[in-house]
Amino acid sequence: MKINDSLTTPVHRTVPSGGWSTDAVEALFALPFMDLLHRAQNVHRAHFDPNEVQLSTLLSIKTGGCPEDCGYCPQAARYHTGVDNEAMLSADAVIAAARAAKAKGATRFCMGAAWRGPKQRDLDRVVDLIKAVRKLGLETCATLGMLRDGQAEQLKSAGLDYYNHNLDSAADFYGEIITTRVQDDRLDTLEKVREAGLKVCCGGIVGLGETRRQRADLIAQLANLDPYPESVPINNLVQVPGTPLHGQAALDPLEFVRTIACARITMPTARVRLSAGRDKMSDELQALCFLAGANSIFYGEKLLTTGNPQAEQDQALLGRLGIRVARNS
Ligand code: SAM
Ligand code: DTB
Ligand code: SF4
Repeated sequence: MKINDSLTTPVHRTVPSGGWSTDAVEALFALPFMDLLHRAQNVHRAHFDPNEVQLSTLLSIKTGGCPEDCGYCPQAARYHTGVDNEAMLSADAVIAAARAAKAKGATRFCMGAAWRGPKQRDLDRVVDLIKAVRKLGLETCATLGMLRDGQAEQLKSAGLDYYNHNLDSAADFYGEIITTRVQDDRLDTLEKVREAGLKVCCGGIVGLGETRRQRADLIAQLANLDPYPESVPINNLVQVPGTPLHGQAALDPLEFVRTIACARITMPTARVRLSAGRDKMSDELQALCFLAGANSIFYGEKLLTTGNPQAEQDQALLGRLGIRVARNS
């Protein structure tokens, strides 16, 4: 079946010339739910096996004490969330976690650090970790904050596959959530990552109190990165007591599904990851997210500091849906 065979609604059928405008993505969001999901499924099926999901396991290699003020984040030193400023994990602890992730079926191992950006001595240690995790036969991803000139190249030489750095939200909402950096800083790091030849993992977080138009702006910005990211995590806010966003009205779950569908339609060949927030989602809601084109999850009982479904629970869910684990990235 061709992508647009069954589309009856007169919105953009292919990538609009000049890229995706916020208006065009907002028009996708506004489609009747069934039309939006049908369109997302068609795009998904044109590029992926619809019955496969890729599994990434996260590990926080340096937890807490972060100097940034991201309003959603339990690791910011300035919020009292009960997350302590810990030392970096030992290489043995990281390798053991990576081995366990592989044994449970993950194909990618993502190491996160609560830094504004890595200092050179931090980066040297991460380089060793990447080499060790790679030897286990896992794909590697790192999320270490903003990178300075030359740092992305060092990560690439170590064998890193992906660098995760999210745009997080709409350009005109970013400043309401984070004041210690600007979104252009994020774009600058993403450019360094691309230039070094690393694959880009870049997405965002919804449920922050943004409007639908702002969600559309986030998706349009991601889709207009040239090329768009290979991996697109869509996080639903995990509300952590002590953070400024604790108590924020929850996003309508169907609006979350719409966000996934819009990511799928605008970034047809990307792995769209159903990311933070799954712990609070029913099996049925997650199934809708897969129907909307999500084909990756964070797998393992912890994200960085907050909970995630148990591996056994996810295996049962994938089994119920007849979904296999993707072997390729
Ligand atoms: N410190 C690095 C940075 O900010 O780029 C890397 C780690 S940071 C925790 C990675 C991403 O996790 C953020 O960009 C945000 O999208 C997501 N995140 C953080 N806290 C979250 C929360 N409470 N709920 C959902 N997603 C969250
Ligand atoms: C991403 O987009 N989401 C992950 C990963 N990249 C690093 C992190 C989610 C963090 C959720 C809050 C926590 O566990 O601390
Ligand atoms: Fe620090 Fe990253 Fe958390 Fe922001 S999201 S406070 S940069 S760890």
